[in-house]
Amino acid sequence: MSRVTLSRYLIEQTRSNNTPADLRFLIEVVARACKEISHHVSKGALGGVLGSMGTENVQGEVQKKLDVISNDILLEANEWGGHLAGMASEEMDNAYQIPGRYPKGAYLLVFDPLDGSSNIDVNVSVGTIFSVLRCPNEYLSQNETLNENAFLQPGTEQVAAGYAIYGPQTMLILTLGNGVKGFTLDRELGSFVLTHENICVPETTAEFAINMSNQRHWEAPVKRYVDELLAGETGPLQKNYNMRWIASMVADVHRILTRGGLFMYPRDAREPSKPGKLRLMYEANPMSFIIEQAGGASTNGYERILDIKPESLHQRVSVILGSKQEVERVTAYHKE
Ligand code: AHM
Ligand code: MG
Repeated sequence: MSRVTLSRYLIEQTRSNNTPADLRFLIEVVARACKEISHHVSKGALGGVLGSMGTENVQGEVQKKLDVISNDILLEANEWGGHLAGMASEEMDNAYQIPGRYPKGAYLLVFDPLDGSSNIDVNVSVGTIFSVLRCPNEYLSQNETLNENAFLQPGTEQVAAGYAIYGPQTMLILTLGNGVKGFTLDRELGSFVLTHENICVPETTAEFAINMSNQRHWEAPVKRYVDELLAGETGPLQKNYNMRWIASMVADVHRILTRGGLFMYPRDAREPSKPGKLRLMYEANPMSFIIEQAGGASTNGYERILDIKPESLHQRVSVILGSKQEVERVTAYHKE
């Protein structure tokens, strides 16, 4: 049986699903950048890429060398192809303009270049998360300066989303809005090969993921729900639950796409001004699009994440996503 590479899959999508050619090109370029990031991540200490840069990003987080390397790789790969009007990233304060010497395209690319930064130096899976939006018409002319407002579209407007996971295997998970496909990097071929045709999140689960060390800071509905999970067979849910927390959202979400589960990073009382830790535009939205396309659900406890109208590029949000039945249960507790 012939192997379906990402390129072939994308060409077939342009034929059968009217995926525009420039979107196909954009995804190909992002995938190529992810291969390069994967190469740097895998070198670790041999490549001199571990450790910190000694700088902070706009959110006051220490930047690791690989955060910055990955950001640069994505910018350089995507700026010249003519398929983008601009980019935005966890590692950049403001929207990135396509330099005037290059043509401007119809799309916006938003990314977390290397998610799971706390795991980089300990050789645990990390990844790249990306989201593709259409650029509003008023920003499309070559002379128009792009600003943050162009990006502030709800997640329902995403035309594609995906992530690359750099683990024991490098994989690319992709949705174009018609289901979720998984590709594994064949290092000998140098290509992503379709290995997971139709990724589905089971509706029920007995596994949850949350950073339990924040328990005393949670709001009442999350405390109640996790207490019920911990009570197991003897509690109101009448079954035992297992817990996993990798602290790389890509790896936790990847497990959920593979065998089901519930992932929560709820808002808590540590920093009352921030509605959660994770960022809406380049973490929660792309992951929610993927999870919904795989049959799961994703809310902030009160509403569907994809319906939230963003107010700023680096906006934070509570995230509850995964197997539908459990997401619905904990969302209902918030509404009571
Ligand atoms: P990062 O983008 O700086 O890596 O932060 C996001 C990560 C997520 O991947 C993960 O779910 C979470 O932060 C882990 O946070 P904590 O260390 O508080 O458990
Ligand atoms: Mg991140």
